[in-house]
Amino acid sequence: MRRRRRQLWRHPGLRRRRACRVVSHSQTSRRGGMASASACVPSRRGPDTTAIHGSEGGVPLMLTVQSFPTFERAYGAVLDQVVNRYWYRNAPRGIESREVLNVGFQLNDPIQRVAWLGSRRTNVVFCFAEALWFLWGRDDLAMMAYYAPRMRAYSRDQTTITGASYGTRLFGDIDEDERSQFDRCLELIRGDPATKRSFMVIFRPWETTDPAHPDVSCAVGFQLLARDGLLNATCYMRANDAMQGLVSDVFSFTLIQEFAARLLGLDVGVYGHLVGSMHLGVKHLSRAQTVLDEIRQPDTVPRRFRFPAMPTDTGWDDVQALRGHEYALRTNEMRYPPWYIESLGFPWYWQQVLLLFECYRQIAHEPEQSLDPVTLAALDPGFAWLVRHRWPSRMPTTGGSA
Ligand code: 5HM
Repeated sequence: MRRRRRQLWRHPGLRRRRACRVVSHSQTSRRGGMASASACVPSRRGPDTTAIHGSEGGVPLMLTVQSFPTFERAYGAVLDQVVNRYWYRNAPRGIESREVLNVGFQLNDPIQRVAWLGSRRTNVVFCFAEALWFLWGRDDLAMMAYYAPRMRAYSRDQTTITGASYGTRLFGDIDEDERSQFDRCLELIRGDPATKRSFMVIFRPWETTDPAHPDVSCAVGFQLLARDGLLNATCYMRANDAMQGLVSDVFSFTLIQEFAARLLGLDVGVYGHLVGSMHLGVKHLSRAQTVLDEIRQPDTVPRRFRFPAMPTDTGWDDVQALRGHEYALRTNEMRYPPWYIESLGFPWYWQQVLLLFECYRQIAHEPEQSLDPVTLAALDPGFAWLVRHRWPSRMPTTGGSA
């Protein structure tokens, strides 16, 4: 894999102007320093593709997508591509963008689903809320608009979200035997672990009948593939916004993968993310460049945190039991101090999610006050880091670490 490989790819947008040299990942790594050589090396998860590749004129053919150890590495590579080596400048629905087609990557450790970047401050509260909103099969705007007011723009009736409510298709649409698509996939895998029919359809054919509709599903489908005791997943997307949608989509789908693995008693395998149109709005270009600059400075990137793993005995009971608590916090019915959360009997992982929701309750409902240092101190250090960087103006002057 050390050998550098150059390919000349011609694609329609560049045909008359210039050929685009597609730089192999190892080159990108050497140039920008944002992806380590390990990104090319098959990990303990997934097959050793170097052993089975074919060749054309002595050049190894690698038809699978590039692997990355964590989402942060993949994120850097995607941003570099859309910022510095985009294929098209266009403006679908009037939104000026840079675009690359047929982008895919694989995460060898999908639990490491967060980029710990000060310049791209992941809203981990929103990410968990959206993943749970999916798992609960919901489509109400009320819940998601609380965590992300911008989602109001997706809703025509200001009550429901019809396209981006992926959970309604994965977990909500129930067949005559009261099984969701997700349930049926798990059943298929239990019956035949090598099955490749464990596919869930998300995009609905009639979604594009109204070209002016603000919300058309970007995810097309989601597949679970159990192999050698690992549960792998692939998410198929027609389109992905590299600055915003990508971050929360990878978070949610890898979390659903991890949850499915727990239900099946399998370990988490690799996660593939395959996108028809990967793009970046021009208004996010300078921000994306700042993120790339941060990623390229290894010393400033605090890759010291590990995203915690979901407990192996997680079941639907835990996920459903969180629903009432999320509602109580969102509607400010009551405060949830850490001692109270601890008394509820949830495993530590889900207690952390409730602590994050309590943090956000304070941020949303107590705008005059700083975050309670006791709540902040009870958070997992990585989650506390994300909260601190997301809402710096709401931090207490004492308590918790930087
Ligand atoms: O015109 P279009 O329907 O493709 O615009 C939707 C925009 O939201 C695109 O930039 C798409 O990539 C982004 N998006 C995303 O990245 C939207 C959703 C919601 O379905 C998503 N990820 N989950």
